[in-house]
Amino acid sequence: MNMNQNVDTSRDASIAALTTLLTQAADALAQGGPELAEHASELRKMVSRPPRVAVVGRLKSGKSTLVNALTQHVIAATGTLECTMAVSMYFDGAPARAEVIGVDGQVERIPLGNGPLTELGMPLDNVDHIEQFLPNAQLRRLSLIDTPGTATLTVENEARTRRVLVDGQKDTKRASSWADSLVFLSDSAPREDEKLFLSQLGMTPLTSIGLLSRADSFGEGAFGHRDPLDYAREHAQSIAGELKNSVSQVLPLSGFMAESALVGRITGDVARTLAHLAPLGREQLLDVIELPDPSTVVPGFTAQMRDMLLDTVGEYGIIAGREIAARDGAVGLMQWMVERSGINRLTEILTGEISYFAVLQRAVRMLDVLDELAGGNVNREHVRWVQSVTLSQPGMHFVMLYRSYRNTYASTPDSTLLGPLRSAIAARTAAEVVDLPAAAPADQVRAELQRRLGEMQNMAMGLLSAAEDEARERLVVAYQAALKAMS
Ligand SMILES: Nc1nc2c(ncn2[C@@H]2O[C@H](COP(=O)(O)OP(=O)(O)O)[C@@H](O)[C@H]2O)c(=O)[nH]1
Ligand SMILES: [Mg+2]
Repeated sequence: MNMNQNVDTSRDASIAALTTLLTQAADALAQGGPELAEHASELRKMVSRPPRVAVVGRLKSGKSTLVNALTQHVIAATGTLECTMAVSMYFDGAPARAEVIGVDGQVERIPLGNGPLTELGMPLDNVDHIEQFLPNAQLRRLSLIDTPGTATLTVENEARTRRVLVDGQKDTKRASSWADSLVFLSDSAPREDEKLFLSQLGMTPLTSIGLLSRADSFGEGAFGHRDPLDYAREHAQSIAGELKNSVSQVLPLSGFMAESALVGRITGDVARTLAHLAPLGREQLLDVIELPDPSTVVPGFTAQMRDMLLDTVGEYGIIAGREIAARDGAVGLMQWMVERSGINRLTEILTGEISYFAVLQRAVRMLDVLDELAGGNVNREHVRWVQSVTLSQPGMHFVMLYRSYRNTYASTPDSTLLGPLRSAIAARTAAEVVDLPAAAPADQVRAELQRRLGEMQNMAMGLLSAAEDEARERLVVAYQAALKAMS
């Protein structure tokens, strides 16, 4: 069975084209002497590697479980091991190993067996971060950064997360380790300090997604009156409203169900054991879960069997999955868990849209670094030449739109131009540039483009921030280009 059917490859060609362009720019920069070559090598690494997703959220919000679900492999330790308290990066690579990087730059290399890392090889306080390499198809598309948590009672965890994700971003010599996109997990309403933290990560709503995590136990949980996943889906909308300045959407997710199904815990034995409970009513089920000895309710059904089910399918899986197990067996149960978990939609967004925006974002960061170097005193003529050649490439159109979006978002987060910019950045057709369906008739698209152009011209009279004014000009260019492409 193909478990990757939800990988979105539709943006791959755009991503590849932009990667080529930026790699060439880095190579050109390297021609400017040894000092520029050092920057160029870091930039080249940054723009040519798979987009890197940072997973953040409070302690126990389900971050490591999600990392396992996304890689379909138990690579991230969950629970309270010391390893879970360091920032861990996951890459595709062989042989399977962990490299524990000390704050002093010392590297401890630890071979990995089949399970997650269980020791650090140095005191936790000496660890800057851990890099783990595994031959893994999922990691070939996206690499992951698991963090020990923010806004928790454990101040040290937050400090470690910040050192890599916030302070690290400011150091252009470490450009290749910057995160490109963000997944924020929360199993309840986000707090002010979390929102503040999100605003410090150098992302925009286009490169960030929120998750209402542990959705299988949301609200009153599996035995409540509403299906927790459906309830979580509804509630995710209100969290999305609260987080609208940080993330573009919030999805409900059960990382637990996704992990369990995707790492192969749903065996025939699990399905058969669960199927025994199919005929039970709600009250009897509650007894099976709560009584020390469930065989008094279902003869032959032991506490051990019950605990095994709790570990593999959880309370929600027991109550909502037992009939599926009886009817469709292990494969059906597993597919149902994957579908209900929300992991497919997340994978689709992370591999498609967000990867594309992440690549635009790092192109912008590369332009930032070039700007900085152009103002420095190492061969700036050369740097300026690289800048001007890079900026004149047609492929940079979307990068410039994204830069405008980022600058407008930073200076005027409630600007009315952010929506139109977003559409223009994500558009694949002229119609989509102005929020019309791709199949809209040409006349209608032309008329709407003209109308938007008029709107942009009128805005020039109004009060705009500097970033907005540039955004307005970029949109004029985008609308004109779309009109031209149609003629
Ligand atoms: N019910 C439920 N439990 C979860 C889910 N995700 C994680 N957990 C549990 O929550 C605990 C903390 O998860 P972990 O991934 O280590 O959280 P982290 O601290 O954010 O990395 C573990 O016991 C997980 O089994 C979920 O989607 N549903
Ligand atoms: Mg963790």
